[in-house]
Amino acid sequence: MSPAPSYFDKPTGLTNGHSATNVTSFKLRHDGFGTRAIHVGSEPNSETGAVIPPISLATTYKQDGVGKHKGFEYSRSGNPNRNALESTLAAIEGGAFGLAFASGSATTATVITALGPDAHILSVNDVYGGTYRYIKRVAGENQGVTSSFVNLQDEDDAAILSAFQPNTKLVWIESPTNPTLRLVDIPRIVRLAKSHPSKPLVLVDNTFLSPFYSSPLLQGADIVYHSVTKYINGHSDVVMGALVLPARHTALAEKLRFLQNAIGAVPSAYDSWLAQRGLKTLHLRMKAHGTNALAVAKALQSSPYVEDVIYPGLPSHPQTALAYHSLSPHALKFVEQFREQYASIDDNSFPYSGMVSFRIRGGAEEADKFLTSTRLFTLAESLGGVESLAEVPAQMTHGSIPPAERELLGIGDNLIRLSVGVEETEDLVRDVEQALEATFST
Ligand code: P1T
Repeated sequence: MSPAPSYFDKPTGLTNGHSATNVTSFKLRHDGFGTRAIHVGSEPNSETGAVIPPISLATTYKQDGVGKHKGFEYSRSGNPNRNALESTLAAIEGGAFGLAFASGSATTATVITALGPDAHILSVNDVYGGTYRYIKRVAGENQGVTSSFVNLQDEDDAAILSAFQPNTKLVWIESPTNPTLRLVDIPRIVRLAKSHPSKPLVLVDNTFLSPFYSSPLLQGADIVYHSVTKYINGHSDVVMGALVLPARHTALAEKLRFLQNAIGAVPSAYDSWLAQRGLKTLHLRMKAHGTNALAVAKALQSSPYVEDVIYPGLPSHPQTALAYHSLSPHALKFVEQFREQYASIDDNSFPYSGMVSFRIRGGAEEADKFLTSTRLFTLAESLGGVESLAEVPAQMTHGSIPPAERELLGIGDNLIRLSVGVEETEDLVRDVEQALEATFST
C-alpha cells in the first residue's frame, strides 16, 4: 500500500478523479495547515476544470480488461470521494495513510479487530462511554480481549508500567478526556509503551482537539483516531470516523485497509464529500471555538452558581502548562497571536478547543433546570458542530459507564458538558449567564 499524498510525501497518481499534478502538490508540502485542508485532495478536475470534486455515486467501475481499471473496482474497497478525504486527513494530521470509516465506533471496532484474539488493551480510565462499552462488552465478550483502565494522568511511571501485560497490544489514549478534560502527557506514555517488552501501539483519540490543536503523530503516537462526526466535519450532519498513520506503519496500514474493506463499515461518497467540505474550514472554526470557549469558561468561573470550571486553557486547570506545551505548531502560532492581541488581559489563559465542563451548584435538578433554560445551547449529545450544545454526561453520553466508576472519575449528576459553537461570543456568554440566573431564581 503506497502512502496517500500527504504533507510529508510527494503525492503520486490520482486521488479523486482530479489530477494531482506534482507541481501543485509539491508546493503544498510547504504550505500551512489551512492551505493543506483546502487544497490536498481537492485539486481542480482535469477534465472539466471544476474546482470542487464531483460526488461519485457509482458503486462499481468499468474495467478495460480483467483487472485493468483506473484504480477503482467496487466502492466499498475504494471510492474517489473517500480516497480524496483520506488524503486530506493524512495531510492535516501530518501522516502518510488516512482511512475513513462509517463512524467513530466502526473505527474503534476495526482497529481492535486488527489486534487479533486474546489481546490486552490498556486504556485511559476516563474514556468516551462508547469506547469503554466496545472494549468491555464487545471485544471483551466476543474477542477474548482483556483490558485495564488506568489513570494515565496521575499515576507514576512504575504504576503505569505495572498495568502492562505480555500481551498488551494497544494503549488507548484520549486527551483531553471526555468529559472531565484531563490531559494525558502523550510523549511520556509513548516512552513507557516503547520501554515495555510487549511494545504496544499507542493510539490517540484526537477528537476533542481536532488536528488543529494537536498533532499526536509529532508526539510519537502510532495511530491517530477521530470521530469525524465532531470537529472535522463540524456541521452535525455526518457520522464518520477515521485513522491516520505515519509512513513507518505501512504494514499496519495495509492490514487496516484490508479490514476496512472486509468488514465494510465504510462511509458513503456523499458523507465523504460533506466531511471534506467541512474540514476546509476546520482551522477557522477551531480558532472561533477556542476563543468562544475561553470566554464562556471565564464567565462560568466568575459565577456564584458554579462550583468548578474545567477548561485546560484556564490557569486554574491543573494541567494548563501541559496543554500549552503540547499545542500543535499551527495552534501555538494562533495562541501566540491571540495572546499578543489580548495582551492587556495577560492572565495566562488561552484558547484550547471548544469543550468546557463545569459543576453547577446543586445536583441533577439544577443541571436539568440549567439545560432547559439556555436559549442558544441546545440540550443534545455530540459535540464539535458550529452550533453550541450542552448535556449531562452521567445520564447521556457516559450512561454506559457503571455508576461507581463514574463517581470515581468525577462524572456526577451536576457535571455539565458544553460544546461551545462559533456563534457570536457575547451572545453565548449572555446565554450561559441568563440560564444560571434562571436556574437559581425562585
Ligand atoms: O459517534 P461516533 O462517530 O461513533 O464516535 C465515537 C466517539 C469516539 N471518541 C470520542 C472522544 C467521542 O466523543 C465519540 C462520540 N462522542 C459522543 C457522541 C459524545 O457526545 O461524546
